[in-house]
Amino acid sequence: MKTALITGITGQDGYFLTKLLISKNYNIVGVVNGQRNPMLNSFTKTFPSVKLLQADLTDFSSLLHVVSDVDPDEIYNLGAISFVGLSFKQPELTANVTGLGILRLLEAVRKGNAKKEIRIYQASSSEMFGKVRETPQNEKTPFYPRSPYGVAKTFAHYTCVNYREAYGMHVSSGILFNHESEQRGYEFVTRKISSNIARIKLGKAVNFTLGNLQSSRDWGYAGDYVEAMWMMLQEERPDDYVIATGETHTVYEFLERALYYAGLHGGIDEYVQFDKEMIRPSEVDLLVGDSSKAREVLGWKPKVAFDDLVELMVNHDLRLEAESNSK
Ligand code: GDR
Repeated sequence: MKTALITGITGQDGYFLTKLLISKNYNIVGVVNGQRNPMLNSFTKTFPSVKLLQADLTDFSSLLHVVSDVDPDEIYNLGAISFVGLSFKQPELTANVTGLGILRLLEAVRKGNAKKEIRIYQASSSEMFGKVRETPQNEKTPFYPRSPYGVAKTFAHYTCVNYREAYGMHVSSGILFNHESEQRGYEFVTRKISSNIARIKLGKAVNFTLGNLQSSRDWGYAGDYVEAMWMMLQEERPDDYVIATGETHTVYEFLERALYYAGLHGGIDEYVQFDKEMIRPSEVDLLVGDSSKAREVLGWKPKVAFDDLVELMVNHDLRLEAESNSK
């Protein structure tokens, strides 16, 4: 039985990866930090067999202990300050957790003197492409990050490349484009839209606020994307892979489709107000990924299309809101 150690396990990707690895009969250990993680209760209820240990990506000694105690076959580093908007407000914290976190983890693996080779997955991000140098973006496209988050992820990405080359470590990075689901945090734009539209549909709200509706993202389904993470670590040779659908849509289009699936037929202005607080000091205007390498080498492909993604998120939030009415 293989053992996987997962940082950031209570987030969206942690949820789907845990489900996938349970189906593959892994022993799973999650790293959790802090005294109050709001997601902890629901996570332990959903996955009672998963062991959770306290450690923090900003605390090298805690990582060293966890890696040595658990002796994992695979490590998935999903832990990060992952909200781009917040990274402008807390740039140093973002650099420390999102950037330096993986450096500490890699050092913990190196210093831990494990007898077997530990395979490591790093959650890299399409935010590293930022002000894109070419379209679509692939593994060879130069990076041009546009936020403290993107800068930190770029540092982390190159750190992984360097540890692979310098020490021969089995470190792979998935350059994942936006991936959403019914488990998505409410601060991200897709979930903000699906949850607010569900509230409007059920008469609990009349409108909500958004920022820039013109940015374009390559949105896939998180459940599909965690499969790629696992596939990367099953390869003999560690490498970097773009994981994306190859389709791009504006925030405006996501909003339009969501209104359609909720059966709200008014104009967008009726439901959405502009909030200048949501405008970022520098924005990423257009992302669209070329995942040919992952498709060819890993045999990975996305299964959930854009329209289905919007529909499933809206339907889920309509159900959630209706259930909370009946309680
Ligand atoms: P992103 O996701 O920054 O692409 O990073 P997010 O959903 O936050 O923003 C997408 C786009 O929507 C615009 N936007 C708004 N965004 C939010 N959050 N709230 C709003 O009200 C709003 N209005 C408009 C944003 O300006 C942006 O252009 C996500 C994260 O999951 C990262 O961790 C991950 O690495 C990348 O995707 C790939």
